[in-house]
Amino acid sequence: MTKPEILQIGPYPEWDQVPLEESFVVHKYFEAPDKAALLAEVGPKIRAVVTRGELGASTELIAALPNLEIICISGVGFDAVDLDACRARGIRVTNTPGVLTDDVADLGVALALAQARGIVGAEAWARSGNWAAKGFYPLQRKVTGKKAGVLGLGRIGFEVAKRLAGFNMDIAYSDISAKDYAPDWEFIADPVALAERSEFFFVTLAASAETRHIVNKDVIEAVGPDGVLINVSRASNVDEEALLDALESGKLGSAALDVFDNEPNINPRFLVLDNVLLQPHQASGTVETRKAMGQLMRDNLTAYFAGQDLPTPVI
Ligand code: 8YV
Repeated sequence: MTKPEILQIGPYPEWDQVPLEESFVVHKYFEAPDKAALLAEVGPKIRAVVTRGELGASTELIAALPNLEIICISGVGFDAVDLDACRARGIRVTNTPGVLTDDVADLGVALALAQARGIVGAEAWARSGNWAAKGFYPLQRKVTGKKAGVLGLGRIGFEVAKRLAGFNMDIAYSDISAKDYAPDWEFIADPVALAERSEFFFVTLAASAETRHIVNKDVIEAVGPDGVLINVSRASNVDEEALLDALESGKLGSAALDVFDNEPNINPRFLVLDNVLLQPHQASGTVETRKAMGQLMRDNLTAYFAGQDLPTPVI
């Protein structure tokens, strides 16, 4: 049987690359020096695209693949895939929900703890000799028992809130509607009202055109000069210019961010701020989880070409 031809948008670890190449003819878009030339040459042969959450597949790319049948994402987010273009052509899309939830929630909580307790700065204090020369590190802020707001109580937000409950936090959340699986936590529909009562404000909602900049200047300033804003979702959910302004002016106490506009090229304004903790989009970045994500992505791809039901379809 001839192997189907597929287009790979970004690099994968060996544990995905090897099995992909066993079953498919893989064209590596990310390695092509001239992407237009690659598309002109192989575009009509491509039946599937494999990609990652943050890379997705653009409208232009989808248009350049006239025989595309399926896009399989290694990642839960599908905001970087033009779903309307896919729907219009009957192209299936799959993602990898569930398998990364714990890791993303773990990192979100770790970032909150790190910011509140000044873990990064304190480490530098100990390592640099400041402890011996100047004494104890400046006192930081308590976590246990504080008020937390979770914007988006989907799979990841729910796991964040469960972890925060272990810190006896007073938890509220915002979502499209109140969730019957969260009877112990207060539902506050308005993100500004949620932010006003939050000392720790977690952004965990799936991104879409509708949620763009849902965390706007008003929400950011409502978190306030003593508050911490943590984003482990997508940069587009937060107005990054407003966030930078608030961090610079002190209208927001601090932030911890795993995602950025124009990532991996972080706005240089972040780099000189000492009230923001920067992470290189690594919330799902453990060996265990990346293996599970890769497996689920390949399970979807394999199921499609075997004519079976897709394990985790988006559309
Ligand atoms: C990336 C993500 O997919 O799940 C998502 O939507 O953004 C991440 O998990 C991951 O970094 C692999 O590229």
